[in-house]
Amino acid sequence: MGVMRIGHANVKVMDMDAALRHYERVLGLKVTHRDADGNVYLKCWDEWDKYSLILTPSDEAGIRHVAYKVERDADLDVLQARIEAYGTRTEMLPEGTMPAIGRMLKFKLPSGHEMRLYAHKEMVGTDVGSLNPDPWPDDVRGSAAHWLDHVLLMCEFDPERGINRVADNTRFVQACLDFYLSEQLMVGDDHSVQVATWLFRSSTPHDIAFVGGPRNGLHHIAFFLDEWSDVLKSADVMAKNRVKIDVAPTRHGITRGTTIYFFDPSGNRNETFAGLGYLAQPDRPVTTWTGEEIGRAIFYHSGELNEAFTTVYT
Ligand code: M3P
Ligand code: FE
Repeated sequence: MGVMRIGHANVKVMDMDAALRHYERVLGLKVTHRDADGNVYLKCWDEWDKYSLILTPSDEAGIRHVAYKVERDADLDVLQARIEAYGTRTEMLPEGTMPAIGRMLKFKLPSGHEMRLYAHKEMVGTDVGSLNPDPWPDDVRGSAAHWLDHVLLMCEFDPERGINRVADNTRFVQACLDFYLSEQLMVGDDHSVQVATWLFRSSTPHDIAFVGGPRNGLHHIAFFLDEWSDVLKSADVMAKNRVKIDVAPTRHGITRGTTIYFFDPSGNRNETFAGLGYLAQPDRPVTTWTGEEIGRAIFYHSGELNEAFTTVYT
């Protein structure tokens, strides 16, 4: 019941041909649909629903909306009532508003980021099928990402002015959508200010994360790989394709994932990361990182967070 997992991200790109080369060649996604407005829809080989990434032509980069899939259509009515009772306006978009998707519940997180929920998306199957499948397909390119795993949204954070959209969003998704908090980064003299949170509905450490910054935006969309050797290969693929790598392969303290950050040609940050981290269970105690340990929390080996990592985003 309720939210199962991330469904798709709708990202703005400034040069569609360059974006497609990136998401197809470097990440290994495949195009499954195009619409009359020039939007291109793609999926990863290990996803069964028709698409997980929508590229929208634009004169700027960034995210338009992120969508999560709920288990049953009736969940949309239950969640709509809860979100409205929380004081947030919603809109139910009729079936067909987006290709291959049933009705969608649309609303804004307290930060202003648009979120949509849906229960139905056309199922086209994974590239290995579901009858006596091989472990991986032959014709998958580049990093061969398994699936879109999570998004990290940058949220306006200015505690001196009493603005903390990280805390606001966290409270909202916990209260309205039953997300569980797995990890948090606390700053301030008594570690009482929540500057970053990681939350889950699936059984992995995060399906969404919020980090405080100077303005709202997209920090990254992340794609899942199996293991550390796949992360190394993913970095090789990036080097071959002259992709701008932001952070070379390393490990997060938070979530324990092994990771690389890099940019698509429009400057949208991507992540490929490997490992399930740990089995996230609703009754697991929240892991807290304190501000003094922020370096190790984010980049466990170097222990250093470069300024651009939390100030440069789309
Ligand atoms: C992750 C992750 C930031 C931390 C990022 C962590 C932006 O991306 O997958 O755990 O500070
Ligand atoms: Fe991430």
